[in-house]
Amino acid sequence: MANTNGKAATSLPEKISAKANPEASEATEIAGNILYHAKYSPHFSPLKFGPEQALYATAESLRDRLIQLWNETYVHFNKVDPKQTYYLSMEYLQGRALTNAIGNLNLQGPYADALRKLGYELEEIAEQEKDAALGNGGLGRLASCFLDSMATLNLPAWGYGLRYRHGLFKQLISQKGQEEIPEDWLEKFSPWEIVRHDVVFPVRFFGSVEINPDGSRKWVGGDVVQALAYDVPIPGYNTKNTISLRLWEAKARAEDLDLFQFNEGEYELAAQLHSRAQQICTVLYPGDATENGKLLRLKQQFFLCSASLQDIISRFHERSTTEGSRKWSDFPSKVAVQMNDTHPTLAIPELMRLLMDENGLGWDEAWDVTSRTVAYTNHTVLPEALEKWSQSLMWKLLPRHMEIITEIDKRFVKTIRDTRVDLENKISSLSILDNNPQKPVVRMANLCVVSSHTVNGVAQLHSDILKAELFADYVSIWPNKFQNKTNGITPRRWLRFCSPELSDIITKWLKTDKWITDLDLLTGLRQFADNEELQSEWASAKTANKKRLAQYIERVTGVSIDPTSLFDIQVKRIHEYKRQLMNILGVIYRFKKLKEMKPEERKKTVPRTVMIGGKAFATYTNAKRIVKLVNDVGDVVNSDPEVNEYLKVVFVPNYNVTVAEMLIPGSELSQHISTAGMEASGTSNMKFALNGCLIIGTLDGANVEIREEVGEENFFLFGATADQVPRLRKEREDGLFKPDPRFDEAKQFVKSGVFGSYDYGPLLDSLEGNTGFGRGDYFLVGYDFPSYMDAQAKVDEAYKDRKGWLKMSILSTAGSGKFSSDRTIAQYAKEIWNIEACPVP
Ligand code: NBG
Repeated sequence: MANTNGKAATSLPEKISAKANPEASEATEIAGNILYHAKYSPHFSPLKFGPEQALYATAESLRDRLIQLWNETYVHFNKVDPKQTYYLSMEYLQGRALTNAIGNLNLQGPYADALRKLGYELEEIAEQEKDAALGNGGLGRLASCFLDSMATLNLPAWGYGLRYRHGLFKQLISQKGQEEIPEDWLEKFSPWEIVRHDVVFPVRFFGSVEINPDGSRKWVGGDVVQALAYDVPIPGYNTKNTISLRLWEAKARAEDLDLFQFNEGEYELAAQLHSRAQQICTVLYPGDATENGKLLRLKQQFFLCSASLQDIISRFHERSTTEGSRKWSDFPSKVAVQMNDTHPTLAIPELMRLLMDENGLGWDEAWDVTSRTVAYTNHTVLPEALEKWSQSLMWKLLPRHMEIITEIDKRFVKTIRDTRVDLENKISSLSILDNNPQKPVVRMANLCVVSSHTVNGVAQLHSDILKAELFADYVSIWPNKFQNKTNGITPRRWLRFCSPELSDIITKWLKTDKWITDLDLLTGLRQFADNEELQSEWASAKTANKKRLAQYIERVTGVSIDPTSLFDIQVKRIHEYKRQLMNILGVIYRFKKLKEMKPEERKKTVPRTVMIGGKAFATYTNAKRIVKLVNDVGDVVNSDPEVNEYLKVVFVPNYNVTVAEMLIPGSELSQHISTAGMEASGTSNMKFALNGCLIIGTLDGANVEIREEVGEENFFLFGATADQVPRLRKEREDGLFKPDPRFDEAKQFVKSGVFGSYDYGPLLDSLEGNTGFGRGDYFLVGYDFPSYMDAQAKVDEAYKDRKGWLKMSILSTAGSGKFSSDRTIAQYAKEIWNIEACPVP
C-alpha cells in the first residue's frame, strides 16, 4: 500500500517524535501519540509501519482519550448513584469503530492532519478495520444504535452481550451461490476492548437442586465456567459521557485442567471443561438443528443472563457498604433490565434464583423485585422466531430455573382461575409451560409477558398487532403493560459520518449542525425543497456518493455500473417474507420487455441499476436459491449488449454495516416490500429515507410511519394491507386466486432456462398450488406483483422529472427526524426505564 507521497510507508517516520499524550487534541501531538503507540505498545515487529500498523496505533491513541472519559463517566455515575439501565442482548452489530469514535469526539480534522503527517489518509486507515459483527441483522444493529444514543443522551446505561470469537459469517459468492466462511475480527485482536481481570463471575450448568433443612434450595454440582468481562467504550456524540458495552467471555480455571490425566496422555479428557467453556463464545448463533446445537445456544443465553445479573447485583451491593445496608425493595429503583427479544429471557428465573437462593429473599419479595425490574421488547410475530425451549433440555441444563419457571406458571394460572373465569379456555395458550405430551416446551415470550412490567413492540403497526393478536388475552389481564416504541437509527453513523457531503449541505441550509442531536430540525429543509440552488447541491452530493458506490461495486464484483442510472437497492437478510423474490421477478420481467423492444424504444426507458444484497441463514435453502437466482440473472443481463445500457443487476456480496455505509448514501430508490404484517419495523428503511432515498414499499412495519412523516406523495406504495392478508390466503386456499399475466410471464421466463441450468423448480414451486407447507404462495408474491409493477412504472415516470425527484428526495430527508434513535431511547428512558440523564460535568 502506498502512502500519500506515492512511496511505501514501511518504517516509523523519524521527523516526528514518539511521545505519550493521552489528551492530545492537536495534529502534531496526536501524531506523536500515534507513534508512541506504534513504538511502545507494539503488536508487530519494530521495522514496519504499514497501514495496518497505523490503524492499530491510531486506534490505541484514541483509546487513551476514551479511557479517560470513560473513567470519568464511571466515577461520576458512582458518585451520583442514579438508576441505571442494563440492556441485555445476544446481538450487537457495531461495525467499525474508528471513524465513529473520531467523529463523536469531534477530532476529524486533527486526526486527518496527524495521519497525513505520518504519510496516510484517514480514510485509508479506517478501511483497514474489520467490522465487529456480533449480530445477524436489524435486531443487532438496533442494539448498537441504541448504545450510541444512550451515550449521547448522557443516560446511565450499559450494554451487555457475548464476546463471540467469530461473528456473523462472511458471505462468499461462487458458482454454487452463497458460501459461508468464518469471520475473523479477533484473529489479531481488537484495539477497542479492555479486559477487566477483576470482573469475573462463575456460571453453572447442569447439576442438581439440594434442599436445605430450612426448606431453602440450592443449585449445586454440574460444570462451573468463569465469565470474564471485556469492555468496549461507547462514546457519546459531543459529550464527555462514554459508556460500556460489556461482553462476556467464557473460561475455565487453571485448576480445572486435570494434570494427572494430562500426564497420562489423555489430553482431550484432561482439558474437557476448558474446551466446553471455549465452545460457548466460539460463534454467533450456532446452528440449532441438532440437540447439541440447541444445548449450546441455550448455554449461551444463560451465560449472558447469569454473568450480567451477578454483575448488576454486585454493583447494587457495592453501595451497601458505603451507605449502610441497601434494601432489596429498592433494587427496581436502581436497576432497569431490558430484554432485547426473548433471547435473554433466562434473566427472569436467574434473578429470582439469585434473590432467593443466594440472598435469602422469600418468593413474594423476589417476585416483586424481579417483575418491577425487567421489561421485554418483542421484535417479531413470525411463529418460527418465537422461542420455545424443550422442557427436558431445560431440566437437564438448568434444573433450578425450571423449578422457578414452573412455580411462576403455577401461580399465574391460579390467579387467572381465581379472577378471570372468562379466560378458562384460554389458559392452555396463556400459560408459560406448554405441556403437550408430544413435545413439552417452555414458551419464552409468555414467560416474558407474565414477568415483565412493560412489553413493547418496535413500530406502531407491530405494537397494534401484538395487542390485537399475539398478546390479546394478556392485554385483557394487564391493559397498561403494553407500549409501542418505534425503532430509530443513529443520525451520527447513518448520515453525519457516512455522508459528510450531504451533511455539510444540510448544515449550511439549516445554518446549524444541531440537527445531529436534534433530528426534528430537519423539517427546516422543507421550505427549501423547491430551491434550485439546494437542489443542485443536493444532486451533486448524491452524484458523488453514487460514483463512490460505483467504484466499490466494480472493485468487489467486477461489474461496471453507470452512475447516471437510477440506483435501486434492496439490502437486508434474505428471507421469503422480505420478498427479494418479488424484486428479482420484477427485474426479470423488465429484462424480458427490454429485450422485446426496438432500440429506439429502449432509449426512452429509464436506465436502472438494481442492487440486491444480504446473507441467507446457512440452512435456509430457499433463501440461498434466491441468492443464486439474483446472481444468475445478473450474469445474463449484465453481459447482454442489447440491454445492459438500460439495466444492470448486481448481487452485492457480504452485506454488513460497513457495506451499508457505502450503499445507503448512494441510493435513490430502496425496496422495503415485505408481506404486510410480517416485518416488525425495519430500520434500514429509516436509513435510506434519512439519506434522501425514496422508498417503494408496502404498508408494513415502520414504512407506515415513514410514509406519514415524509408525505404519501413521496412514497411509492403498493400491495395488500396487513388486515387483508388472512382473507387473501383463505381465498387462495379456496382456489379463487387469478394471477396477473405479467407474473406468469416472469416465472415462465425463468423456467425456460434463460438464466442457466440451475434447478429453480423448488423455489418457483413455493409460488404454486394453493395449500401445503412451502407452497401456495404464503407470502403473497403473486397477489402483490401487479401493484408492485405498477408502482415501479410510477418510479420510472417520476425519475424522468429530475427536479421533481430531487424535491421528493429533500422532503424524504426533511421528514426523517422522527426516526432518530435519540427519540426512541428518550422514550424508553422516560416511559419504561424511569431513568434520567447523568452528564459528566
Ligand atoms: C427484527 C425485525 C425487524 C426489526 C428488528 C429490530 C428480529 C427477531 N426482528 O423488522 O424483523 O426492525 O428486529 O427491531 O430479528
